[in-house]
Amino acid sequence: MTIVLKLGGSVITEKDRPETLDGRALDETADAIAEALADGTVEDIVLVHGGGSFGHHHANEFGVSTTAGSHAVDAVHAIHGAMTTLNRFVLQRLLDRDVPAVPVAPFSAAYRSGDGALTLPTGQVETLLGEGFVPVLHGDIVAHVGAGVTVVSGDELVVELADRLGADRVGLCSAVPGVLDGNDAVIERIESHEDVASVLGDSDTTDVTGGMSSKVRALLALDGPASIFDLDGLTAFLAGERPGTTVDGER
Ligand code: IP8
Repeated sequence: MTIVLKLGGSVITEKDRPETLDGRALDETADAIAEALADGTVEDIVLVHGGGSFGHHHANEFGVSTTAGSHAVDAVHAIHGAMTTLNRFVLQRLLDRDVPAVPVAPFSAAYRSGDGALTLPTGQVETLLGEGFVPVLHGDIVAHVGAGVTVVSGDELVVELADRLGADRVGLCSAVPGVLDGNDAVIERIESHEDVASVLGDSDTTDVTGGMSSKVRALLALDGPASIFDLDGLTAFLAGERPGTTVDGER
């Protein structure tokens, strides 16, 4: 049973304050993952974390997004550097709880072709999993033919990993308890983007990768169902339940 779990940047960082961790939330997240691994509820898990106030802050400053590229070497170092800093924080909280977490940096492995299509080799992730490690990837920048570098979001990585690894379960731990309707109630199930187009606005903080609308679009492209939930739903998700919103593009 392989799980791909994304820890949203807005969960583990304070999204409105540049390069600020939400230490309490990250501790809670690491506790839940460590407990699920320790009691055997979870065996193979790949983690991906978003950019939050680390990556998005710098990407915004340099005008880099998933489609708008840059050839500035400063942009590469600022954005990738901030993401590896955040990755080290995430790894450390997991290591403190005896989770065998190891970094996998998309910048060194992935790239986009001229039409923006992402190529992400996953052999190293698969091998690390097989050898008992917990690979921890993160939103990053990647080489992009004709554009320099562009951002790759954690959501894109989750979709690629889930597909390539044949993940049994996919979860996005986000800042909200699921996809919300106009009355702030959690929508239990989404089967197409049209179902929810009118209620999916853009993210209200600095987010160069598009907010909830693009998350739902990305998850609809998966073969199986995926869950969007918040920190309160994380333990339930790890235990095999479907908290929050289930996004299932297969009819
Ligand atoms: O927060 C974006 O990842 P996301 C990463 O998953 C960067 O969209 C570098 C902004």
